[in-house]
Amino acid sequence: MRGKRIRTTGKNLFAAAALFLPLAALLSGCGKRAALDLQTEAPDGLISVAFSEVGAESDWRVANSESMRTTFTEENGYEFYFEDAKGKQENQITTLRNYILQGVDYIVLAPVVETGWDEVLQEAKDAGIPVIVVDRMVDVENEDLYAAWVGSDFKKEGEVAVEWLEKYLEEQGRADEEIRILHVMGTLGASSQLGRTEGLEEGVAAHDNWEIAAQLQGDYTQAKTYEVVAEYLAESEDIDVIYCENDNSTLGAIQALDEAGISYGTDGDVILISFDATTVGLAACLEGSINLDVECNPLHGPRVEQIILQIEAGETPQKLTYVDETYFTPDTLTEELIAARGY
Ligand code: GZL
Repeated sequence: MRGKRIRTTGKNLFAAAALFLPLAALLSGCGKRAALDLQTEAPDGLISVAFSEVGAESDWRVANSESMRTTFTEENGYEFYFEDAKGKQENQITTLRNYILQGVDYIVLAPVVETGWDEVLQEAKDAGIPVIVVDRMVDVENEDLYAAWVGSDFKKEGEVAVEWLEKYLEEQGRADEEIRILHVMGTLGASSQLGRTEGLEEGVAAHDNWEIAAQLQGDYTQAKTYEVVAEYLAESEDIDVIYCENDNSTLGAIQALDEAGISYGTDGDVILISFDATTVGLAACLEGSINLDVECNPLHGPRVEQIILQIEAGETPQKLTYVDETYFTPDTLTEELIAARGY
């Protein structure tokens, strides 16, 4: 493995200069970002891996960041850079340009939304820096703009939830009952939101007696979901299911249901469906507050490392790697199982 040097070939130098000038204006103008250290070089023998993370909006996201941090350590042979974009694509694009100017060996991108990446990924390609995309997908004209992707089949996650709901309603003798579903979406345009939403919408279309009562924007956070669900419940309490696209949103819905005095879970009036299967979600599922929690595995660090080691060895990694996932219901959980999962 090699230490990283700033590349100064003609093409890259031009690309860097073309990028640097506006960046210098930005840096000198706002002074909000630490001056870019263009002399950054990874100590000899380390591979420099630079990660642009969405933010820290959820327990899932925190676990995802931790997986990357604990994988790309100096003792494992890496120089690790990390930037939290606070949920803004423009911050990620600025971060990627900084990484390109620093001449890192690899860029890892967890894209906040699918579109708007072609230009900056072309800049990384022109600089000869492989980009590995994790979690959500990028929608680009040319798939050669990234070396590989690791993540989940989000539509499949939604389909798992629909299949479970259909079976659960049958077991409850409610197969032919009118079912009204309150749908709380994640960050609009994120692959996880698009896929989980598509899975639900297709499931509703396949059941004449199911209806989406409303689609609210929970943005994957407890606070936002509490706000929008409380506002909805103030107008109507006629719902049978709340389908939240991550655990933190489900906790926000629970807060609003508690305030409205509406029961939920295995012994309540409203069925709660959640995604991520993080510790907070599984704890609520174990106690029967959440009926179903569909797993979405955040531990991408080791998978990304395998891809990097393949590229270091001159191999071409598999383009798309889907992680294996399952789902949990109260009867399948124990405190020991939850503790052993580590996130
Ligand atoms: C899913 C990921 C989503 C999680 C949320 O892979 O993109 O973003 O479901 C997180 O918890 O905020």
